Amino acid sequence: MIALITGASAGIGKACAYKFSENGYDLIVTGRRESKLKELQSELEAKFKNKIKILAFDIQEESQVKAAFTNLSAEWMNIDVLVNNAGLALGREGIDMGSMEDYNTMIDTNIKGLLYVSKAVIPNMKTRKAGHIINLSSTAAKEVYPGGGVYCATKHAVDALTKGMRIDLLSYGIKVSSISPGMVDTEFSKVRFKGNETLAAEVYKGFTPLYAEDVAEVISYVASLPKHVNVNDLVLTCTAQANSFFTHKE
Ligand code: 8X3
Repeated sequence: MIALITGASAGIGKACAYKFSENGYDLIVTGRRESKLKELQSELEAKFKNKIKILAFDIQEESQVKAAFTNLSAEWMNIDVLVNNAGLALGREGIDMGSMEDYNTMIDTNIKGLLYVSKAVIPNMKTRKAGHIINLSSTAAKEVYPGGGVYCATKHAVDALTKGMRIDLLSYGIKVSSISPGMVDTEFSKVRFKGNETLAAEVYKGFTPLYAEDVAEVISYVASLPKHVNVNDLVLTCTAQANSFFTHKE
């Protein structure tokens, strides 16, 4: 079985790479940082003896995504599970204060990047009348919070795309799920606050957040269900978080 994981060089993507390897999958791992992916490839192949294929591209660039899949052998195109994980948040400014560059990066990665990869993978799934697409959404797809308008908009779009895919791929027996985690302690906040470690650390202070491995465990469970069972959307928070607004901090 083959799983393709986007944004696999860190965080939830990397944890999924470990979990799916442990479950016996061969993997296609994608990301921008080829050296990071090579490290991951060596670690996984040594530990799990599975096959790891690297596709290094900038998911914001449609031509790069297309080229990567054009060069992929027929054997590797038989993807059973696509984990659309690559995504990011940038900034917490009010809607008029944030930079348009940040907004474009979020839209191009979280929405358009997900579409580029999905469009490359779906035709083969349709031919085989099998496959599972798991989109990483967020609690930000369920509520909009101050200073998160564009990030929340991209995750609302991921929810809409998940629903749309499920309808359009229904007659092909392709499963489509979304996983919507709340706060997960990864590089997410460091990226959002552009390397400001103090601001990033503040996000996860005073409570036990989710870790990347927790989310990977849930994704692996969703991927493991029988062919006739599909999780449409699964909202996942740490125990201390109720939703985007309420987190119990000590
Ligand atoms: C990430 C969760 O709380 O930053 O998708 O919106 S949050």
